[in-house]
Amino acid sequence: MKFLTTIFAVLLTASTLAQAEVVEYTLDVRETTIAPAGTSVRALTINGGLPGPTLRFKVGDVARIHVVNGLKNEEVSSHWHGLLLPNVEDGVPYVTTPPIVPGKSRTFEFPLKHAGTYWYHSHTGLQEQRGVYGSIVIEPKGGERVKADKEAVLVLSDWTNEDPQEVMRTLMRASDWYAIKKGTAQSILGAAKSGYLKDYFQREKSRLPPMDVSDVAYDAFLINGKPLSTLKAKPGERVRLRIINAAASTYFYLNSATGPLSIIAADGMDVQPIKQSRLLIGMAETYDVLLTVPGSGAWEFRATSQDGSGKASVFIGDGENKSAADIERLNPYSMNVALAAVLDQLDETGQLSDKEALAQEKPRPLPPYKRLKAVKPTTLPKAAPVRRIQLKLNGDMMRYIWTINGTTLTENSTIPVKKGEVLQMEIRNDSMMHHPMHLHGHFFRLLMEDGPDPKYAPLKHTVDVPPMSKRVIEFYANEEKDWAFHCHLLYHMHAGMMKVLSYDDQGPDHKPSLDLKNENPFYFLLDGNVQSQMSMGFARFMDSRNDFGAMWKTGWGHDQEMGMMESHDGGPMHSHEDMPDVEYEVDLMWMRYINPRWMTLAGYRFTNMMDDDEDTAFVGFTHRLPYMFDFTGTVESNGDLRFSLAKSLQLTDRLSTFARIEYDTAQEWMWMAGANYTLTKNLGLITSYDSDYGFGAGLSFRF
Ligand SMILES: [Cu+2]
Repeated sequence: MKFLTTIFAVLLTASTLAQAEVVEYTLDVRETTIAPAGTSVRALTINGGLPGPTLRFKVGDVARIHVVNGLKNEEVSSHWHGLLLPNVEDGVPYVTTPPIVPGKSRTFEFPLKHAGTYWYHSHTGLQEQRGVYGSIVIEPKGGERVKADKEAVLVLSDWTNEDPQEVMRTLMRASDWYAIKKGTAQSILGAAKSGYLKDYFQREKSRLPPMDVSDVAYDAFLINGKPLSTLKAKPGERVRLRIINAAASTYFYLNSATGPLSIIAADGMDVQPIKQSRLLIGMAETYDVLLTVPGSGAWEFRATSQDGSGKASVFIGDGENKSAADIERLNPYSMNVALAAVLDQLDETGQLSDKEALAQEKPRPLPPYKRLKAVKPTTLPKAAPVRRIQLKLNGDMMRYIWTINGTTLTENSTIPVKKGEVLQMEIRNDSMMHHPMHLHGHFFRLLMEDGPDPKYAPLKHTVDVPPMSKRVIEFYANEEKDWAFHCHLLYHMHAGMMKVLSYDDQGPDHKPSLDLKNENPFYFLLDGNVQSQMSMGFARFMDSRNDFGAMWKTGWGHDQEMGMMESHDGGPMHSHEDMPDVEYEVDLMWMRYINPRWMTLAGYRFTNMMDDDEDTAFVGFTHRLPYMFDFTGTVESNGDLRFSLAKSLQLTDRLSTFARIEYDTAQEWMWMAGANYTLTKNLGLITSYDSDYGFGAGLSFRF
């Protein structure tokens, strides 16, 4: 309480600002060629560097930061992550702050009210992944509570040589390419080899895609822009590391050759020191840790990506290298085991129906929240009315839609909040991935069951919500206007996992303004194959919930087949004259995703198929059945019905088989089966047999 009162007191004494020192910085965002992972790529840098400069202030200073947009045709923004500041300076484009248009700049000005380690980053599109981030250090009045001989800021990040828009497109199409690249692809053979075959089928039975702790295959993990760096220090020196996870979609395990890390601050706020030999840090969180250089040598501080696909290191001190302990790589199948326990508890809607299920989950390393304790009581004003709301996090890897309470940001943007209330948010993660949830403009108290005395609940701005678990946070609503609340996994946020906390002072008709250009954009995807006997595919524009596109099937193989085979209905052969050389069926269609199990579809079919050559409109649905069978039913405007059942099986990382059987009241039975081998991200080899067009082989493609 005392602590918060201090913050409010500083806030109110605006008169002190008159004597405050103004500390000025310029951040120039430009497109530059850099090579953090060895290959030269175009990136966005701030003042030419990756990460941007460390902005240093003292509590009581006034920050005056000029952000210059040196880009040709992209807007830019800068959010000051974790800082309490006036709403218009928060830097979320449209929601709080006007975007900075190309060639222009904006000057942010705000008083520094509290000390700690924070950071800044672009809040526009996917710019954060391209390099627009840096660190902020605010020193308390009278110096740090815990003294150290030296300090260093470590900005952790993940780096891809791909354009992040291309990463997003790859995630949208549920390509297995990143899993193949990282070595976490799951297959029947892989499951059998690791002894997890039963769990593999258990997962398929539960209609869930393979689990992984991260979505993207990165080319490098970086600390201060480098996979490997050094930090000068003498034996016996106490070093304070200010660690910021600025990655777009990577949790890191932190450990050090110097022994357990002593955590002294979390999300900028001092905590009672605890020791932790391995620390899991979520995106957008910060920790200040203390370590002592034990003796001569270069002691490794290591950040290992949670999926074990890579690491970044800083060697502290001089001399012989002393390595930090390896973090064992998670077996992707064992995650299925952990989750298998909860799968049986899922009810029909895919929601967790039984809290007991959580207890059965195999323990996995989580952030040290249960042990974090503020240094002073953090209790909120007792007189304030308490309101509790529930927020459910959900998503679908097969589709890459991520929602809060079932909706994306553009579908429903607002969480209403009343000024003067204490808002308790119970955040329930019903999905299979971790979500680091970040609240703008406020510190919340993190209330942990079986944690320390709630009086000392730590104050945070970002909280990891593990799969199939919940977190409860609460804060005093003492602000105004609109503040963003979102998952800090950049691609989840981009796919819809964001809301705007909207204060009631703006009237009942207020709607937050959103960056609609960058929210839920459509991506163009082309998936198909060309084989010796036929070609099939789907070209579409896709956003989180809709597919608009053309699906084609065309065949030319049956001319050769007809001489040898009976026609498929067993009736008399069609003569060559009434049979087109090339048969085609093209569906112009709209598919709408309802939930992981249901999609609706509607469209118009152009066809010259010999048994069914009438163009028709159609409507229907696709339903995902246990063991991941997809059942599709359509009714055509001429009264014909069509049903199909499709299934694919991953045999090895790269080899899959597929089969499809279809019944059409006009054409009767048809079936096909085949195999595909993934060569590259875009190409594969395919072979198939189709009951109409026979055997063939060719290339499959994904662009
Ligand atoms: Cu998320």
